[in-house]
Amino acid sequence: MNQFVKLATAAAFTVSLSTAAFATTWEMPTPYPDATFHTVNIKEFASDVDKATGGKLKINVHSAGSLFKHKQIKNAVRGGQAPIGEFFMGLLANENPVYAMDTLPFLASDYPSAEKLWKVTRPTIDKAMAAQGLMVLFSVPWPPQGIYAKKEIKTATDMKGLKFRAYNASTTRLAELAGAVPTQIEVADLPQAFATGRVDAMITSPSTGVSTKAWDFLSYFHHTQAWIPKNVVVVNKAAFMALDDATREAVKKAAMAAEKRGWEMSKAETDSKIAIMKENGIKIITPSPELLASLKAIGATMSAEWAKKAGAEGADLLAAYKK
Ligand code: PCA
Repeated sequence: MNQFVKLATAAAFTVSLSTAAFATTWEMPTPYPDATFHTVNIKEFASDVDKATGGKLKINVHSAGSLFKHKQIKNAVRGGQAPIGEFFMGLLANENPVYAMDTLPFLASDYPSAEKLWKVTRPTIDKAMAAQGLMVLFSVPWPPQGIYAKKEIKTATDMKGLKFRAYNASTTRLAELAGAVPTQIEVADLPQAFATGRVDAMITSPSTGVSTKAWDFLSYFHHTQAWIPKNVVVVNKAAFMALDDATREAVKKAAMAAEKRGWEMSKAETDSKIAIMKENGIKIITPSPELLASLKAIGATMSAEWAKKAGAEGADLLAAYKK
């Protein structure tokens, strides 16, 4: 070995040793498939953190519920089995009514309203998460929710008896109020659930319709734009505090950028994914006034039920949102 190679080898060894001594790796469970824009955005966040910290903090994204099932992700982060994770915020509806607000039909169904709702609810959400040792890094919305079915739905009563796929307590309740039969199913399991006839209708975004190839099983998409629900990325507070100052700052900065980028991605998804559905033969229906009125009536019932559960804190949030 000549002198130069020896030196270079020694240098490389030192670098890798020092990286190994100070580098941290976070395994990150997420619920949705790789092609979903949320997952794409999170991978970009991970790469931003890697770059900004010079490789000191690596985040390995495990998508589609491969590390922890969707319903377990929050508790895994809370318990420290995973330092960071993503989940659908409305899954926590039964813990605290604030988590269900963005799944109430027609409360905030366009992006400016959704942004306002996030701003108004964030302090309450931060507080509730902090009480469990969690910290919200960022939140990104899904595009507005529409109804997928095998037949055209002209009014909510046309949903009677349908086996309806739900993703949380609110969608379960909506199905019940429409006389449908709800079953909770994760996105990753949807193609099989439709193929085996466990469900025959759903309400979700154009993004999820495309990622599950809805055209294989369904013929109509009713663009009802009923609500704009969000995912959150949370970190275990103790794991976050164990990072050095500069790394914490880098994570916060990358999180802010991810939230901004994610909202833009979400906005661009609606039209582009509806176009893909059309190309694949799904009929895109502008909802009839009857359908909208009947869904709004269901929404009013759900809002009243929510207000009862949410009490004074809920009333304050609602007032702040409506101001
Ligand atoms: N997709 C996710 C949540 C909302 C959405 O648009 C789902 O269908 O489970």
